[in-house]
Amino acid sequence: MAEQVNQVPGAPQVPSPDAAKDRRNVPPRLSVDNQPTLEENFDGERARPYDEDCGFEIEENFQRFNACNDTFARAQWDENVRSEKAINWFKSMFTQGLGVRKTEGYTAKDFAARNAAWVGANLLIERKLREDRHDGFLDDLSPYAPPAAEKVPVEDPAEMSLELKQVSKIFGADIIGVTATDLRWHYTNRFNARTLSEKENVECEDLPHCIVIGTEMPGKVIQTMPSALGGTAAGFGYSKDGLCLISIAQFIRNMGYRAVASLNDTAQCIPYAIQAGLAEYGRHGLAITPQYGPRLRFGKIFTDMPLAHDGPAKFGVKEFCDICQKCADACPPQAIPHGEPDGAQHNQSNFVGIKKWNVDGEKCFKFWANQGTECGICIRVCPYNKLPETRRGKIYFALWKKLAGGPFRRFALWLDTALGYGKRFKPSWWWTNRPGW
Ligand code: B12
Ligand code: SF4
Ligand code: SF4
Repeated sequence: MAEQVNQVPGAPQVPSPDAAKDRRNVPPRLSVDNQPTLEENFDGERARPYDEDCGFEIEENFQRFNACNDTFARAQWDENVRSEKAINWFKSMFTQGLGVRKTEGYTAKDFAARNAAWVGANLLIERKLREDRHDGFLDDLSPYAPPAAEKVPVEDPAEMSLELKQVSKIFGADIIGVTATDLRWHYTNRFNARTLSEKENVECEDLPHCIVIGTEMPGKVIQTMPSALGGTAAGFGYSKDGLCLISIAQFIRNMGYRAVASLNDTAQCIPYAIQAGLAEYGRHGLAITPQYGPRLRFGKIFTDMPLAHDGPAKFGVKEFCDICQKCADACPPQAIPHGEPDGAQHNQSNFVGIKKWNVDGEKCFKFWANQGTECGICIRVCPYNKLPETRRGKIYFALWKKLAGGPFRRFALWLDTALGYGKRFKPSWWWTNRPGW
């Protein structure tokens, strides 16, 4: 019997009232011989009017993605990806000591900070663990309270969108966009980490709007990646994002409307962020925003509250990525492609039928498991990842983006290298100089 990794140490171990019934109805475990279900025909719209402006190239053989096939799920059920190191990576966030070594950036102090950063996200998971849910990662974030009995009328969806964005800022969203719910990006199924089997995804068909939020990740620690100290950025990004999402969703419910709040679960964040006008797609497989580059985490909320939509906004990222290879060159396991976007599947953890740059998730995650913590070198080295603090720095970044987005992009690339951006700082530099987050 494979070891479970979803049981958070310290979480109450009380069996759910349906536990006996659950044990009789355990769905078949996934394995190499019992693969996740693949949807044969997607009966929704394969092409949407905004695809061209978003840079989406959907092919004839497009297939929606089953969350059981992502690398994190496969590291639990698929013996080709599962390993002791991979399981220890999952456990390390809850177990101080795992992964700790003398190497700079991986000491007990570094892991103490990294594991503390995950606490907010872990608390969200723990809320519903007894109900076999993994809120924010495998399942949507369970509502705090149901919608109010009476709806506050929305006269003007455009005005409501602006008000919602204003409220979202209080809850910690750094950027917010609204777009149409697009079922192409929704998982066909979810992963149940207790039974190692698949289960149904939440229905969002009757929630026509998707609010996408982005929260900035700490920049200075990312400069120390790869390191456990750098892992604080991912952990705190999730903790912050989760709190922000449950708060916005509750605001919507308090107004009498429905809201499904989703962090990593339910649907893809990246195409939604692009559709909502927050970002463009980069070679490293991440969404690049004008404000923070790729250095943020995304979340989304599906709702029936009447809202006006934002449109996609390009700022020259595709053309810049065509001449820049910094992430592909810097990635230790060579998980990022050097060539043109071709949509080629590295393995079953990539979409079928979308012509895009595809990262090899197996290679990436194997590197994490070996490190014992998350990596983000591809964020660190990306020229769009800048952290301008001074007025002069802000002016430079604004000018640099103009250069990068136009015919002088080669000069912008040269400048980025010449000025030494993207280099690794030692974790001891962070602890000693205390440059902030
Ligand atoms: C699984 C996963 C991973 C796995 C495995 C990916 C895989 N293929 O299995 C691994 C371990 C590689 C991973 C690593 C990282 N991840 Co990750 N990951 C996810 C997660 C939970 C699910 C994505 C998924 O289902 N992938 C499986 C299939 C769909 O992969 P794919 O076909 O290769 O598609 C990828 C991209 O092309 C894009 N994408 C998906 N659909 C479409 C459609 C179109 C049209 C386009 C253009 C792109 C696109 O998103 C997918 C990301 O894996 C998402 C959260 C979410 N729900 O979106 C976060 C997410 C993508 N990860 C994120 C981050 C930040 C990271 C890391 C930097 C880790 C860190 N330190 O924080 C690294 C970067 C690695 C890299 N260069 O991609 C962020 C990205 C934020 C951003 N700025 O874009 C997300 C959105 C989490 C979040 N809530 O913010 N991740
Ligand atoms: S997170 Fe690290 S290993 Fe993964 S793609 Fe980025 S640079 Fe490569
Ligand atoms: S490092 Fe360069 S190639 Fe990679 S995503 Fe950033 S800009 Fe594009």
